[in-house]
Amino acid sequence: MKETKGIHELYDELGEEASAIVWRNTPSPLSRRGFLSRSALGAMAAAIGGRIVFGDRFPSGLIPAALAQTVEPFKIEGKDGLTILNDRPVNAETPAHLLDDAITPASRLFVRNNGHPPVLDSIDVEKWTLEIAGPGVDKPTTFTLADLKKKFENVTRQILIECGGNGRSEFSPPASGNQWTIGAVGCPTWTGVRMRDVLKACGVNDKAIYTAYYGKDTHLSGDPQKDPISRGVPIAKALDEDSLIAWAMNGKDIPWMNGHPLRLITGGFPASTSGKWIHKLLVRDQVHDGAKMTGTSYRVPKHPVAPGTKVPEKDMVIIEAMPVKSLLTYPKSGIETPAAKTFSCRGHAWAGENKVTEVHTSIDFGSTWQKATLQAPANRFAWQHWKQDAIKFPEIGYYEVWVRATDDKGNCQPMILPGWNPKGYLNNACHRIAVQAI
Ligand SMILES: Nc1nc2c(c(=O)[nH]1)N[C@H]1C(S)=C(S)[C@@H](COP(=O)(O)O)O[C@H]1N2
Ligand SMILES: [Mo]
Repeated sequence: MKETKGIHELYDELGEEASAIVWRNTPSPLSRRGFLSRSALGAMAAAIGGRIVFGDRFPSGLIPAALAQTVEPFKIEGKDGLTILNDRPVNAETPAHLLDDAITPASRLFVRNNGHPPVLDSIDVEKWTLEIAGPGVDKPTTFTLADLKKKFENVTRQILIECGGNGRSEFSPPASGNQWTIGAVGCPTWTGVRMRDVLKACGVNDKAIYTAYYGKDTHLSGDPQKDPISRGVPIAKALDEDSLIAWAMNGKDIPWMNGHPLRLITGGFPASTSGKWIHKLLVRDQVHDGAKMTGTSYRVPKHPVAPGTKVPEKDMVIIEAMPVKSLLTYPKSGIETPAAKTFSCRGHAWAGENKVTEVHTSIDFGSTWQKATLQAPANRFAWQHWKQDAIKFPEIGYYEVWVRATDDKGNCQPMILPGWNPKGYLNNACHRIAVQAI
């Protein structure tokens, strides 16, 4: 039997299909997916080092036990209560009731890794540098962390990050990739410098079209030539006054898994644009074409399509601002409450680059809605807290409390799954909890 390293080769050979067969704690995809393709089976057999007898009966959604995720109980250092979706690479989301804090603590911020983070002991904060280069800057410069801290105004902002694939698990037909439910989101504070100040110091010029970040994490295949992910944003977003290059989260070093010692924070955009462990930022004279920028990655069809449609690449557009969304974080789903008592609940709402203007709750599956109280955000790109103190259940029985946010452009969350897309992005359907009135 080969050592678990085989999984890397497998990922490499299977590409997109690999994410579908890597699983842990996810709703079983067995019933929803067909059996594996011949090439996928072949690659698996090669990685195991032997023909898979009965391979034609091997369900997709499974990875051979010989190669499966580590059998040791897996815990992410510094994280608490997260649901681990898989551990190679590490991906973990936060259950809704653990996102109740106004400011997400480090222990509760989700982790989405596309490759392996740099080995912690190899990170020398004193020697860490960020190189700014590319045709879009006249004065390419390499900064140490100390330079960044000293040369530019330090700012602290509370900024929400949400994976573009948050909610993917609900799509049907299913989309490959991490089967996130609702917890690939969080809203800590970040301290750093404005990307704008740094780019201006490097003489950002009018050739500048798009940024391109490079992190110190490594590709799952182990190939040093390959980036696990290298994305960017349009130059206007990079020059937004709230786009940050950050070294601290909630006043402490950024947790290792979340990008220590330096990461980008581009609020409102899918969090895949907020590069972790960054050591290089290019300003390009074209839209960046790095890893996970092309094909179907972080792209959605230009026009609505029927579920299951194969969409040609030319009809796909890069996701920019994320849609309006909300979470009910207290109480936890499944609780019992006396029917005679008024019921209270609360949570957060956000809207990409927009502002949330209204939040409503419903206890009758969306037939009628009751307005909740809503707070202003701590600053731009922070989530807004809402609470509902006036729910009366008319009689004992099973209820669901649904929550729905509306933004200042009039966009409102759909009650059920919005536009299907091949990779399962941007699911902003209403969040709901179960309540038994007794
Ligand atoms: N270098 C690097 N940056 C990265 C990633 C990565 O795998 N490597 N993942 C991206 C994606 S897809 C998301 S959703 C966010 C997740 O940030 P978090 O792990 O801090 O929650 O980081 C982004 N930045
Ligand atoms: Mo993501």
